[in-house]
Amino acid sequence: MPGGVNSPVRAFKNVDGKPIFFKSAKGPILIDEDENEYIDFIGSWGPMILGHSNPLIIDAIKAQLELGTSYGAPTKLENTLATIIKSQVPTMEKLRMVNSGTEATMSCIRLARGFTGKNKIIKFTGCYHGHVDSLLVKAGSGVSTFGLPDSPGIPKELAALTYSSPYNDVEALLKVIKETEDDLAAIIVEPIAGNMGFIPGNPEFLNTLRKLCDAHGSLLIFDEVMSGFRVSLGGAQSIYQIQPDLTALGKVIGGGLPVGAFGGKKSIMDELAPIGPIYQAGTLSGNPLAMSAGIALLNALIKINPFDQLEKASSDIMSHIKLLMHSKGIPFSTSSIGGMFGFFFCENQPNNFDDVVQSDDVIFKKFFYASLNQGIYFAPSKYEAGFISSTHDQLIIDQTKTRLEKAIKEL
Ligand code: HOZ
Repeated sequence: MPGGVNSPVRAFKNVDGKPIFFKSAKGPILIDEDENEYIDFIGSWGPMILGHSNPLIIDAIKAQLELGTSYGAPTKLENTLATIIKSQVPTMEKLRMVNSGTEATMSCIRLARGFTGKNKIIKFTGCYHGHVDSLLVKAGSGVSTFGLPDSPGIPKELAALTYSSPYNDVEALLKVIKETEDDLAAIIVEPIAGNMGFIPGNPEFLNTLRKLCDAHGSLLIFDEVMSGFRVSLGGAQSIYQIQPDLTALGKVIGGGLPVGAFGGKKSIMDELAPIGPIYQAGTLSGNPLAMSAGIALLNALIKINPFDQLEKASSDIMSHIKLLMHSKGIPFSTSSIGGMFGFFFCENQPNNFDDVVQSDDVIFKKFFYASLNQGIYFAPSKYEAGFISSTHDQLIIDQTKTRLEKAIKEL
């Protein structure tokens, strides 16, 4: 496998290391092939909100397993999961299941182009929307982690249709939108960015996107692959009270199995085949195992609504770390919303990608390894967010603080 991995960030290349190979996980703990244990702050990049191997999810998968793994045909399960999602994210009046966040954003772009009859897309520098051709322009996550230019293999004619503008910057956007000359199909944004580290969108900026899309006859796409059911039950759109035309969801709604979904206004979604002419399909879409896991996770989340508790837990850890860093004169900023959080080695909380680039790489790398040596598993890149689960209880929080105190002493 190239780099020994099936997805670049986990290769640890950016932190000059080698990937860790894991064999099991339970609650907040990951166990590697050498029996080392780590307190996990990645949570499979989102889905493990109730911790690893949650019995509700495992039992749901087991029960479905006995009934078959894939039918390539409709099931009641798909309708159940769709109804649960719609109950919490009402802007998804109709939705379609896919197998990953990449598929979800890719399908949103095609649908936006087909629906509006326009071609151009605006995205924001440092936002990452999966490895979709049209969206791998000035992208975050692994593309930034490895300092890659926009990926080879994407025809320049296609890339030319994607415009990039700085995140949280209304003035810059107003200039960029003029360049799209009334051919703007959509603006796509992570309303809470998790692929250039963790940066919440500024409310004025996000509200402006809504207004500009309305004014230009373009669609507003919220990429909530990370924030959906992760920052709150209704995602970032419920926190900001902004209604996108289309929403992309990903791994989180599959409880750890491969899933994505996209959806939005009925009038737009009904342009999809078989009702409309815009084509999108997939044999494993709505896969019964993934649907069962997703239903178990979302039902449990709706019942316990853990998001305030999760925010308290990560803030508790991070504010403690901030004090320790400051006492050593190390610039440090941090923020948390629901089950997502982030930290940067710079004094002021970054507002956009350029701010993140300026944050200290050398100290990030040192802190990453000092933490890893203490059994704390953070994302191996400053361009990724952190995730916490309901199984990170007070004992785990206290252990994390103690271990990180030791890690910080080594800096
Ligand atoms: N690009 C993913 C997070 N933003 C990481 C994927 C992975 O390595 O699993």
